[in-house]
Amino acid sequence: MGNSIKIHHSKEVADALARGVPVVALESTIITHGMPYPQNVETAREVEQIIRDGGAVPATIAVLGGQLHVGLEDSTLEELANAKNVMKCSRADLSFAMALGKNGSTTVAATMMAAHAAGIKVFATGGIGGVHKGAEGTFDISADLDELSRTPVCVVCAGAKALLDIPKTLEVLETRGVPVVGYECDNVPAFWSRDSNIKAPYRLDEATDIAKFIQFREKFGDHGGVLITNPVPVEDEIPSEEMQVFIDASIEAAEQQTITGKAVTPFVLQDIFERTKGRSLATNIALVKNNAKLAAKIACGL
Ligand code: PSU
Ligand code: MN
Repeated sequence: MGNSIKIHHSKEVADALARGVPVVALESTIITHGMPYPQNVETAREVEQIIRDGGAVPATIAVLGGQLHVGLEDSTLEELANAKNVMKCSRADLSFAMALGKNGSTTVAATMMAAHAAGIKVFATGGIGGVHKGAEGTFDISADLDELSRTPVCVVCAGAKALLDIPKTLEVLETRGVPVVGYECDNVPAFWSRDSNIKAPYRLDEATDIAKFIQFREKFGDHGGVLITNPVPVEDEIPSEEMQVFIDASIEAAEQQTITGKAVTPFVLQDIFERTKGRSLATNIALVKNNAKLAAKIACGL
């Protein structure tokens, strides 16, 4: 990225980058649009600590008053988690938010852009965006998929949310040349559930092998990202048969209320949270933590 944008680092991240300590990027849309307050900030803090315990340094990414921050101080994290009217920034929105001095949280796509600009190679999140059900009519396909094809950052997630069309999402990733790896699993996980019943293109069981793979792609050049899908721990999962009922109801509610575009994902997440009486949130928190742990291992392996 031809980059002359000033990046503001937290002290911890600046130190880590200067000393070559492994860094793991974290997105902020999950904080502002993915979880309610105060669970959002509590989770963000715990996730940061898990990365530190794993021997790496966390870098949560957001736009604050138009400034791009890579690594947030704790008080800033709290403010962001509590703030209203934060823009959800994907690739199309990041420069707009910065140019006009807005506050913005970053999606997977925008977090990858910022991480790459800051020299960070590994990023942990919950679930990526993908091809929405009914995309043949709406054309709703997340910019996360294009970003994975162009930006060399390894994204560790728990698969695509089951509100997406998982087979179509995998097809688009394949077309765009994005390798999808199941970590310790044969099938791609489906976010709240461990198994989507769809085979992952690759399976790796060691973080060191994932690191080796990333390094090889780097040598080859212009290879874009790698997607690691990590199933939620058994004790925290909501099996897919159970989840499907809630997902279908929420998608229908979104259609009835004509929710479209970037509002779809936040709407459905909140609606499913209500329908499952908070159980979906507990699972969401567990899977993000699980991804942070693996991302730290991969970052340390690089
Ligand atoms: N998964 C979650 N919570 C979230 C998201 C995904 O559990 O908040 C966010 C991520 O930031 C992801 C974005 O990049 O939703 C995708 O949005 P869209 O489909 O509008 O591209
Ligand atoms: Mn979309």
